[in-house]
Amino acid sequence: TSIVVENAGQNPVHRHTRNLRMEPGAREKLVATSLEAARDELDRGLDGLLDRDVPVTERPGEPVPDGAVVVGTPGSSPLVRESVPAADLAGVGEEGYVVRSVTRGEGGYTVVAGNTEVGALYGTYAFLRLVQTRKPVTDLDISESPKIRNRHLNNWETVRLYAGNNADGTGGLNGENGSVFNFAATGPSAGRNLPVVLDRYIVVARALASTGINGITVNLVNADNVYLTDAYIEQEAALADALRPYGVTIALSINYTAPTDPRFAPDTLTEAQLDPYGDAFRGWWNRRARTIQQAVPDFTGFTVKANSEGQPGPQDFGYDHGDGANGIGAALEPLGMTVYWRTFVYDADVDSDRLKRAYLEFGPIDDEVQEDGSEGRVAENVFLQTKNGPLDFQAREPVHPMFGRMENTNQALELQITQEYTGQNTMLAYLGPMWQEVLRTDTYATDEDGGLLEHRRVGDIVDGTAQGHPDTAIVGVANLGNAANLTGHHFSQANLYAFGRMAWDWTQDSGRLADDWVRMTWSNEGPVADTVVRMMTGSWEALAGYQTPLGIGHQFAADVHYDPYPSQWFVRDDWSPVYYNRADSAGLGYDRSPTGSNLAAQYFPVLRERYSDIRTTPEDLLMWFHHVPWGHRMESGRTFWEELVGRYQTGVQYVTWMREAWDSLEPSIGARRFAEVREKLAAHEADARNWRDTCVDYWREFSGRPMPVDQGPAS
Ligand code: GCW
Repeated sequence: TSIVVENAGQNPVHRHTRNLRMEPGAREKLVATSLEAARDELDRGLDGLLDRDVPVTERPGEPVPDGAVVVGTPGSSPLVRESVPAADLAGVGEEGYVVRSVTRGEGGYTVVAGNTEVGALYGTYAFLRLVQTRKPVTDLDISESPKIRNRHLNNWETVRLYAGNNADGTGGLNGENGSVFNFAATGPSAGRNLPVVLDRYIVVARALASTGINGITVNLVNADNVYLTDAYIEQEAALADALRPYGVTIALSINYTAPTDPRFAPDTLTEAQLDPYGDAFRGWWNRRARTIQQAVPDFTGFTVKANSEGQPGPQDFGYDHGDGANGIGAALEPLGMTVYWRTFVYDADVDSDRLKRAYLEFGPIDDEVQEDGSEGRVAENVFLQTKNGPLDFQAREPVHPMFGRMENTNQALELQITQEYTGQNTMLAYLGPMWQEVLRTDTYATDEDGGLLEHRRVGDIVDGTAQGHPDTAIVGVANLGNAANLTGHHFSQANLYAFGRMAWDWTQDSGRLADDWVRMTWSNEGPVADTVVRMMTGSWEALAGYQTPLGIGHQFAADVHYDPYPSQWFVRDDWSPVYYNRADSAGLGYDRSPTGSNLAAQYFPVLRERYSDIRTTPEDLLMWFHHVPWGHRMESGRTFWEELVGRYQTGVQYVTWMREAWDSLEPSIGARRFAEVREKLAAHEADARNWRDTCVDYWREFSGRPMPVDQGPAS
């Protein structure tokens, strides 16, 4: 075989090439176009996979070598133009691709074509994936395009709250030293700060592009204004240049009151000028964004966490979230940029039930009738970015009631890739099945007349088909670090992979994605791959079993978000396990039915009724909606108490099984990675036991019931 990429260097996309340089001794290469990236991926990928030197040609002459892989766009490549009819390409849009086997006389070649170079790059990764997972690559006829336009990461680069973080911002959830992008001229990587491009930035770019992710907000949502200063913008421009050939654009998290920061003097505002309808406020944000755009022409926009967990916001100045979001939206609109306004708000004055607060604040803004008679106040270039569940990234939550209820507003779904509450970098928890469950959840959304919408799963709402929104977004919270695998735990990388693939097409099966990842990461040997896939596909349910069985949420020790502490009260109710579990001699769980907080009423009628009644609430969500009597009869015939203990037990047993299954793979896995995972699984098992024992011991004080003899089936 051979690789043919005509005119690969034709459309360079760098803007700051004078500054941009790789670190000395770098292994990765800077490329200037997406076709160069595609060419290098094929070169490296096929050489490695086929274990021989596959020749690369830019200008093939005639005829095309038999068995060649030809990559390009109709504009770059006459060969592509003659191999794929324009009408066939037309259907795949800007980012899609066609991969097709072309027969010529006795022989033939494979063509990977996109309307854009980035489309061709995505097609290249798809082709390599087939080769790497040993799928047939003859008689190909694949056409693909993403279901969601903005497939975005929020990189929480310095999350200091969790295990493994140091006060100076080094650490991160990965337990490695520091954030993935190095802006600082001080600290561990001083002198190697941007515009010097480190190997790992290109690794990040390749990892993101290979899964289909096309944007990244580079800094934490609790934003530091330093990212908006001229000195940082210069560095961001260099980073954006390095990522651009891979189709990845950048965005920034911002702080609502940045205009008052003296670091922007003389261009600063007073607090009185922070009126989101005022020219001063809008003008300031427009100027800052314009300055960024001059350096980063494809800059996407801002992610905003406002009036949430101590971050400032419009409510501090007498305005609501809609006013604030639209103020910044109006500033960005002429520049073609977008605002991602987060809905993770839980002001205790709004309602005693934290889970109801976001919809109570945002719902009325969406319902509001405007002067022109239209409904909904949120501007077109604003997304409301909402976590999958109404609490906070627990192992299992009901879906957020806002999905579908905000029909006049662009809604972005926020999922957490980094495992803040799901075992951090110690527990093996493959989250693909969770996201599949979320995305396929039927919201039973109705139209104005109360008729059920035809397409109404969470995924349909997010991809715009349910309610006809043309601009669409899905956001993954990541915490990429310096580890070679970027994520700290080898298996956490699977979550980044699955997020990207599901962001591209949310209807994909999480088990199949696990199979792809395992074959590309660990082994193509059937029995080995099957064992690892089995470990992964049950791992989330196991975690939910010993952390959030039957819908008991947020039993985490404060701040750490790793260990259990069900008896804790911490600073405020809604940060406290006891507020969520409500343990007493009658039972366990938070009544959110009509006899309690009535969160159930925030859902569409079918779900409202289902969640209102303990007999129809899915058992996995039971304690999110009901204070469940210890003796309540479960589907299994066991009492609630027996079932609860059984769930903890089954969860732990699965982890034990994973540890043993991994041990059995020792002969087939490289020694270093084998040992690293084995060590994590040992800690995982001990910590899962701790969850079970701590929680069950505590619940027992209230249930007053004996430990069940049958503790549930062994996995
Ligand atoms: O779960 C909480 C975390 C915060 C985080 C917040 C958010 C970065 O504990 O660390 O803030 O979510 O999503 O804004």
